[in-house]
Amino acid sequence: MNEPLSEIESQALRELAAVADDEALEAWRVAYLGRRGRLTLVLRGLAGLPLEERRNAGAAANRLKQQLESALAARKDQLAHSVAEALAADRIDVTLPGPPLPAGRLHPTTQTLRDVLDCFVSMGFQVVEGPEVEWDRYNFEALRIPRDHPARDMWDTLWIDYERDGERPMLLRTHTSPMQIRVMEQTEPPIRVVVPGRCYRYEATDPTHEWMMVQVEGLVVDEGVSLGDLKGTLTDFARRIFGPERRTAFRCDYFPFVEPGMELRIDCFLCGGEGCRTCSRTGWIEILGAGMVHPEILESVGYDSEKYTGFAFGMGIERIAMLRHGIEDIRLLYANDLRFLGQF
Ligand code: 2NL
Repeated sequence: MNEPLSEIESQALRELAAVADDEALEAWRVAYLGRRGRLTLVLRGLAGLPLEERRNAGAAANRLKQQLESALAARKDQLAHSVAEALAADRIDVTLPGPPLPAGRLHPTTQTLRDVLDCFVSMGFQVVEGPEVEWDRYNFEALRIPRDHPARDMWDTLWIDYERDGERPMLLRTHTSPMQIRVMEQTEPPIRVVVPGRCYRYEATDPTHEWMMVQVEGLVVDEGVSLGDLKGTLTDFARRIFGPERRTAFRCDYFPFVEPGMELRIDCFLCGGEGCRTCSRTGWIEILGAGMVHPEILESVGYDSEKYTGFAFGMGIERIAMLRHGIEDIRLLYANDLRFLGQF
């Protein structure tokens, strides 16, 4: 007999324990139990032994063969198991919902714009939008602001780089009034419209001025429209946006396109009229400009100003949003800082 069985046994079991994959397992099988394997050679060598010895050694060798075969089967099982476990640990459930995306929100200017429009829509106004690039004629001339009028100083304008007959007739609108002129040109009274949109002015920015702002203008034209209608409509608007307990006051102001012109103020909701920073110690906060549409404008769009009268108003939405939320610098609204925007 060439090799002691005990040596084969201990070596085989030690090596089998170290086997880590199917390939190594097959190599192990060939090395011990294959046709030229170590145990196989022992079994073959038995043939040359005397009978008595052969019976004893044969029984022991066969026991070892069975032991190695079942150890092989067990190890094979174990390996298959650990592969299955590794796969299970690595498994992806493709039906699980993904990680939640952070929800966005509407910009504070948009939120306030929608509230303002909702208010007027509920009173029967239509919402109309118009071009941001306008003609000089609609933005200024039709509104009684001729080229040499000092009122043009109020709108330092961004002109479009386009010349015609030595003039620059196109601009970025400075207010949404031009669209109201277009509406009047195209429709007969009664008219009840609000016109929201971006407007542009060539000016330095500071806490209360931006070079772009969202304006809402409103226009009502019909037979018998009076200053009382203006006051009732805008007082209701102010209370719906700033609270039903608000007191309102109209005061003279000048706009070339209205006569008379006025501003609407609400009592300061921060100090209750005592006087604070927000109301510049006056107890009152200006929220919009308004007036009765100038008869020359009605005539110029082809309306009979003896028959029809109207009122109009305009407001900056950023200013309304700033007052509602206590925002102290208009530039914060368009600085794209999520730490600021995430608060609304
Ligand atoms: C403002 C003040 C105002 C108007 C706008 C208007 C438009 C037409 C005719 C007459 Cl087509 N008036 N708009 C009137 C008074 C004031 O806006 O923008 N304050 C921030």
